[in-house]
Amino acid sequence: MNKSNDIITALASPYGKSAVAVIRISGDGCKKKIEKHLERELKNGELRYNTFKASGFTEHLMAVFFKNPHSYTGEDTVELYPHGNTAICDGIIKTLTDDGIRLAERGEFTKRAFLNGKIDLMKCEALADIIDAQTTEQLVYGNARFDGQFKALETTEAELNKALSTVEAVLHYGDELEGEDIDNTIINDVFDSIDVAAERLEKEISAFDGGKIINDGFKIAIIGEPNVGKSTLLNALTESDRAIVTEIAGTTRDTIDGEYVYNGKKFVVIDTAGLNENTDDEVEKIGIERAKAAAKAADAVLYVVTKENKSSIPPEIDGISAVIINKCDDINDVGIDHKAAEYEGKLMISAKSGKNITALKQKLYDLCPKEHGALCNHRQFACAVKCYESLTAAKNERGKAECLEIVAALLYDAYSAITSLHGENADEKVISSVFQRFCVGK
Ligand SMILES: Nc1nc2c(ncn2[C@@H]2O[C@H](COP(=O)(O)OP(=O)(O)O)[C@@H](O)[C@H]2O)c(=O)[nH]1
Ligand SMILES: [Mg+2]
Repeated sequence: MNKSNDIITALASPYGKSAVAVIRISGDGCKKKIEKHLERELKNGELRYNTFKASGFTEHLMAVFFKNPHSYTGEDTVELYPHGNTAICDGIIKTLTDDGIRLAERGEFTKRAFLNGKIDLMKCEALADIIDAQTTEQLVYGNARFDGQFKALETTEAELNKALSTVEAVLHYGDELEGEDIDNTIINDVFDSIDVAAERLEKEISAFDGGKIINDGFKIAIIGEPNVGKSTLLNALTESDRAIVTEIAGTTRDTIDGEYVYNGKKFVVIDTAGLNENTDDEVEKIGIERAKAAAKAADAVLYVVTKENKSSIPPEIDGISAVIINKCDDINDVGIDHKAAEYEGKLMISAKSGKNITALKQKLYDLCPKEHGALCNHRQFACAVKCYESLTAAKNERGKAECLEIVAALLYDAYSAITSLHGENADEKVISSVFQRFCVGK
């Protein structure tokens, strides 16, 4: 990955009016360049009052300098704290760019921190998740990953490193080892470590959904026949007016997403077109196909029926997590004969009045996966799966004669896959896509 060390700048706070804004400048030699525009000298690590002479005006501000490598980026960095005002911030940044300083790209400060070895790619991703967080669960999870609280991947990496060195040592210096028995014991130990590593990784991979759901939200598709109250339910769950509700069957065509937070967890609700096999309407037919696809892609499917119309569930809808009986508006509806088979295990709600919506939210909360590890996005998942596949292939070599070269190659692949989690030897495009997630100024 190319390392550039020109001086970059960006506004690190939102563009608009605020008490204070932050302008960040990074790149070795930036101190001298900024001091040209300041009334007073910058002192390393000291936040001090200063005056910036921009083209056309002066601004009283606070400023701090961090000498490399003790800065966020690992380079010399200056931070200016002017008043939060677009004319002031634009004016200061223009003065800097007129002086040859380049405007930073999205996430470029963090990318420099990564390239300078201050943080690895997993930490960068945790940081992006912290900045994007909408719930306390996402914050706690992001910080836990940033602080390296999940040790399973680290332990696996260390084990694979050891196993790989052992195999390579036997391959290169095997003749110098005393006797075949020692050789066999060593190789057996290597295979034992591979077994342990594969088992640990398998657990991490199966906990991936839990991590991904914390960040992306638990996706619930609302499915059912037309007019059962699916759109009303989306609005009730999200406490919004997101979807159009009418008495006219076939109102919803596209899928409509809404979000809510319950018990600190993010949920994404997807309202869909009503399933109506008798329609000749082309648009409605497309809507129904989309509904089925949404049900397939969701983490949970709610199938909605009504008190009056307890229709059967169409066979092509798999994986229904719960059947909801809507339009139970009357006080007495709560007392509907629960023992009747058609109501058993089903939740009776009124999307219109809000009855039992909290109970439904609790039911959905209970459906969320409870386990999670460090893996939480597709890049990380792909690295872990690649490592696991090489380990599985290596495991199959146990007991085979002349297998050591193959095991060494597979262990090398497994080790490379797990270290690419940190960004080592990772594809430039993959790395760039991580930093594109950040805002300018981070
Ligand atoms: N009485 C009653 N009517 C409801 C309830 N939920 C929805 N409706 C009505 O049922 C009709 C269809 O609702 P809508 O949400 O558009 O159904 P969808 O086609 O499944 O999306 C509208 O007139 C709603 O006001 C409910 O809990 N009780
Ligand atoms: Mg609808």
